[in-house]
Amino acid sequence: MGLLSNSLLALLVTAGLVVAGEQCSPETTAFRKDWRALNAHERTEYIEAVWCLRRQPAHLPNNEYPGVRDRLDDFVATHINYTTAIHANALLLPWHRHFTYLWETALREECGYKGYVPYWNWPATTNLTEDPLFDGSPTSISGNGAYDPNEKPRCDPPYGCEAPGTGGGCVTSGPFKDFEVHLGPFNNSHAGPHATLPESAWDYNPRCLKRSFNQPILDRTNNEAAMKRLLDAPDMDGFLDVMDPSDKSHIGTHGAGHRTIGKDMTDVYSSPQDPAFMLHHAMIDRMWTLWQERDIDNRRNALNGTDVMYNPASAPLVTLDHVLNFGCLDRPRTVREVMDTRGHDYCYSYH
Ligand SMILES: [Cu+2]
Repeated sequence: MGLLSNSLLALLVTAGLVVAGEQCSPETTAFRKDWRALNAHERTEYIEAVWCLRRQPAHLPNNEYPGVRDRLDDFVATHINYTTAIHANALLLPWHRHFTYLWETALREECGYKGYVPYWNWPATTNLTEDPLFDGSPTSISGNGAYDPNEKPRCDPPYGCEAPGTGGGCVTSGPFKDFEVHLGPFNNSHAGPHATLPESAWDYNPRCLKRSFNQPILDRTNNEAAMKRLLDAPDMDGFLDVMDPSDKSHIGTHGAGHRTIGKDMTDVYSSPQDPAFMLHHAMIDRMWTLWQERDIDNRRNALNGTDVMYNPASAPLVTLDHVLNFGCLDRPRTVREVMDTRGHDYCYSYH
């Protein structure tokens, strides 16, 4: 009987009738890679796959979402829609894990991409303008924005002010030099527990992609010591305090990565418009995955917080049964379904 069911299983696997997650093994696990570990050909394949998504038609209806012009914008709009439910709370990690996976799946299934989402290794990035990911070469995801002497210091209460970055204008080099962003900009200060989207949320507003690199923020917040604090965090409360604190006491590694790239990447609603977004979130997912794998029994299903921005006391705590929504990108998923990168639909990990 055992033999029979094993051969039956093998038959079903061969026929593609068993989903990947159900037989995820060390041999079948895909490992997402550091951008610097990709060769020039692999980097180019990723860049071309992103441009390919840009050329695919949107699934969201144009009459309701005039600013959504293509398949890439479907991802941006979905993020905009759920912004206040998925940041500075328990859902930052689970929701963005699946969002990044859906992006990777779209690149593979809709654009023939053979690889996986690469990640941006924060502490290894000691000089953004010379980094293989951001140096503006044809095998980077483009470089800094043009210098804008009028860029103002960034002041977000209660964090205080940050000196402006070294760019501020349009990205002028690399494969995404002529890449347009279509949605936003949004006003971050409106994002909060009870925020509703402005009426202009889906307007078509084509403009250049802007960045303003800010190496000091990265050096200060996303350094090796911070990676150690993440991996050594005793529980999810401690992990999120380094990654994305909901009490606004300091900037976490999540927010600091967004600010390091600057401009479009700092828009809490529409930041997925910058091609750096998914690589940043793959790194966030990597740190969470490595943290989970260090103590699976205690960390696999660890959650802390609510589904409302900044975890107001009135909001209930998120459980494994909580339902995550992805609009036109996917069916709803429970938090339980996304906790194991080698379970359910997933079969990937990181080194
Ligand atoms: Cu986000």
